[in-house]
Amino acid sequence: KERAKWSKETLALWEKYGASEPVDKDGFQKSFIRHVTTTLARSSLNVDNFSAYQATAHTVRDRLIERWNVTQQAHTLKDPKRVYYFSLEFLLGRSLDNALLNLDLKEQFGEGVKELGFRMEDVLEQEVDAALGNGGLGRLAACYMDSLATLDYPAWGYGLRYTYGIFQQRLKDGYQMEFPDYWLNFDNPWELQRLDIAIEIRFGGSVSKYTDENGHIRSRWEGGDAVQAVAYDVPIPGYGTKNCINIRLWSSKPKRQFDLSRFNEGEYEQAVQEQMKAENITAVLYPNDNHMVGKELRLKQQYFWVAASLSDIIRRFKKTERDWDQFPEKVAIQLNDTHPTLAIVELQRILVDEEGLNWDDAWDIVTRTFAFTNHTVLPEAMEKWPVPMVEYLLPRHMQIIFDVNLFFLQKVEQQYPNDRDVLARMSIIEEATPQFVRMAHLAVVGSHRVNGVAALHSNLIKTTIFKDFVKYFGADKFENKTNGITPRRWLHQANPKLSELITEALGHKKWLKDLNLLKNLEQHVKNKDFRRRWIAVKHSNKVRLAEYIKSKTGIDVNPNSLFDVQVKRIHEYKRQFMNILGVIHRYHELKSLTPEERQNVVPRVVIFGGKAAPGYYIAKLVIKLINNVSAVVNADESIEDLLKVVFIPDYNVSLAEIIIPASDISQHISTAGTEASGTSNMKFVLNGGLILGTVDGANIEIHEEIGDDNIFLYRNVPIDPALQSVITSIETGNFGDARIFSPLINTLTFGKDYYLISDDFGSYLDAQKLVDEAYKDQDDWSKKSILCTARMGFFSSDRAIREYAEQIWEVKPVPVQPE
Ligand code: T68
Repeated sequence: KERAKWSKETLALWEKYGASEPVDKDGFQKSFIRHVTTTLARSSLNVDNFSAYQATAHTVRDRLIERWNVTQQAHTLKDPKRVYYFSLEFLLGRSLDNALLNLDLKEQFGEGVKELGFRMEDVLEQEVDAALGNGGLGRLAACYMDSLATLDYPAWGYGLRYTYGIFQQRLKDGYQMEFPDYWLNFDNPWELQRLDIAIEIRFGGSVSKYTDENGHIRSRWEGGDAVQAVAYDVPIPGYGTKNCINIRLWSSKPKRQFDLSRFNEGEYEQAVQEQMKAENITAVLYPNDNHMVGKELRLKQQYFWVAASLSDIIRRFKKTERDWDQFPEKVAIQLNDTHPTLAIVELQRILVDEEGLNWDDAWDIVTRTFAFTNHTVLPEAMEKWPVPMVEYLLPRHMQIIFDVNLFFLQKVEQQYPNDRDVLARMSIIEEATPQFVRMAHLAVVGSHRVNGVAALHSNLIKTTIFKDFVKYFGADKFENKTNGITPRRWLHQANPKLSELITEALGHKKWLKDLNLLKNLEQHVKNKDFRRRWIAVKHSNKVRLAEYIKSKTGIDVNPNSLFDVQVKRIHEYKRQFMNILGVIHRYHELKSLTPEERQNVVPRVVIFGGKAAPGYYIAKLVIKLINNVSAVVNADESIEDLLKVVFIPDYNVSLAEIIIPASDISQHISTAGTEASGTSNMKFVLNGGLILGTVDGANIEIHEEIGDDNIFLYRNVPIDPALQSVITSIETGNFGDARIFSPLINTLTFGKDYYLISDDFGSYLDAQKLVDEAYKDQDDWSKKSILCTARMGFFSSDRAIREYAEQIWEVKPVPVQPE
């Protein structure tokens, strides 16, 4: 509207100066120096690697913002149906290298920075990870954002801007120590602060009833305390497209107006203090994966986030005049696990209490809008909140949940008259003292689609936790969407040499947008020279990792050894414990061999990495045991370098980018039925690493794609005597003070062994033997490795996102502008 009033001359100025700057080497250098002198206020005499990073990042940021603007404008004009991905975690890692590659600027900018006296590798190393997530669930959200952008979907992510991300892990005497991750210490060039977008969020208060002008009795939520949600936008560029989507992260701030009456009454200090409390809400990411912790602050985070996000979405929807029943035709919301389930209740509240819709019409809109992804079947991970806590923080929402449950159970009862058990099982309320709200039940009832994250897992949820719901709603509501990973970060960026070799062999880069094209690598398997170069790339990645290990731990590892890797969150169900027990077994065997027999042994480096939740005592003991074993084994000269054990501290996205390309074999050995999917398994195989795994999660589908010869899967067989001698060895004190490990050993005995380590140990060792044998034939191994990569097309997150878009969200790509 303003623009329409502008003179021709003014418009011409915008035309002249609004065009983007050239993205060649000269353009880069000009912008770099301008940012050093103006943004950083430094002189040419005072530019270190960190300043060089900042200036480079700001130069790239300028380009991102241009694309972001063009994309958002195009979406506003075309007004397509949009998809919103609600995730309490986005584990993005570093952004600079990714943006350079997705925008295809790396070469020009690399040369530009070199002429200015810096090495791009050093510059990239300066960036701190954005670690706003725990593990697989958070990283999945990040991969999905990359694919949504690359495939031109009109999509936004919504999450929280934690001041502290996942803690930093250091080791002291082999024990995990946690340190705060204050990642915003220096400025963050990858976000745009939007102080103009601030939304008031209410907590507490009470509900009153009134009769409206039409004689209807309605509810009003009033009183309580309010805080503000301030928006920070994180641009996410697609690869090979101008499309640049947005992740909007909310930060909590005190509300703008102080309670003036309290000043006047002389309660200044108290008034200020309460304002400060507002900032606590988004202060820290809860560091638990696959475990529910019922803290009130966590519930506040969840409501704060979904209320701000919905208010934002509704404001956007209302920009054009439309009927409410068109809302689901313009808006799809994906719930990443049950964490955002309160959004279902909040939308119902807005529609009924504020917009005056009747209950049934509102509920129809709500259920057509939401879809829900489940990521776990572990009982201890199921979210449930005490009714009194919800009632106190969100009194109106608690009423709505009771009503949703009442109407739902009435319908269930019509279908199964006189079956009280089924009502108790399906109820959204768990009848205990106190009562609890079962968030997974609420999410199923309030969504039109529910999906698991791998074929086995999606079947499992239908026969276990959601069995009754499948019977009631029909099987069509429940689907599978096997997880995927972005090949841009997990091959092109993390493994540049392999990416180059693939591009050369295929004669194009199209595989980066259509991963099925990797199939054509199969024809190169018979080419000896290609195999040699393939192994050479793996070897150089192993050298890079060996150098990293040396610099961080002081341990020497030989890159000619087999690198055996298990990196993921430390959790009993993932069974790092079984891995280290296997290592002890290998150590004992080695020590009993004659020198001749040793000639025949494949040298191994066993590499661990991962964080334990700070309150997870047993998981932390596993870390200690690994480190004690590492100390003993690495110091034992009698076995030379036939076995080395390394725990790499502070596993995160950037470290994964170094570790994954360097692996020969990686372990994915969860107790069958416990790992919903796993996604690192896909990353390892895509990088030509073989896997040793259980018949669980996505391992099963990886096996189907790559074939029997290229994976070491093992199944359960009964108890093994080898395990007993390993346990005895720990109990004898061979790996340090035995007393500290007795709680860990006890998880295996006394008839517990919940995760079946003793059942699986024998077949696990057998599978390890097969790995050793196979590795001896290096040439044959290289064939397996190539076939692994070649057959991973299915596991691209592009495939996963297309399935969600077409089968759940019904959104279409909106190409912004040709390149
Ligand atoms: C993971 N879940 C699954 N949860 O364990 C993994 N939990 O099998 C799957 O591949 C991945 O999700 C992606 O689907 C998690 O990572 C969490 O991190 C988490 C966080 C908070 C609360 C509970």
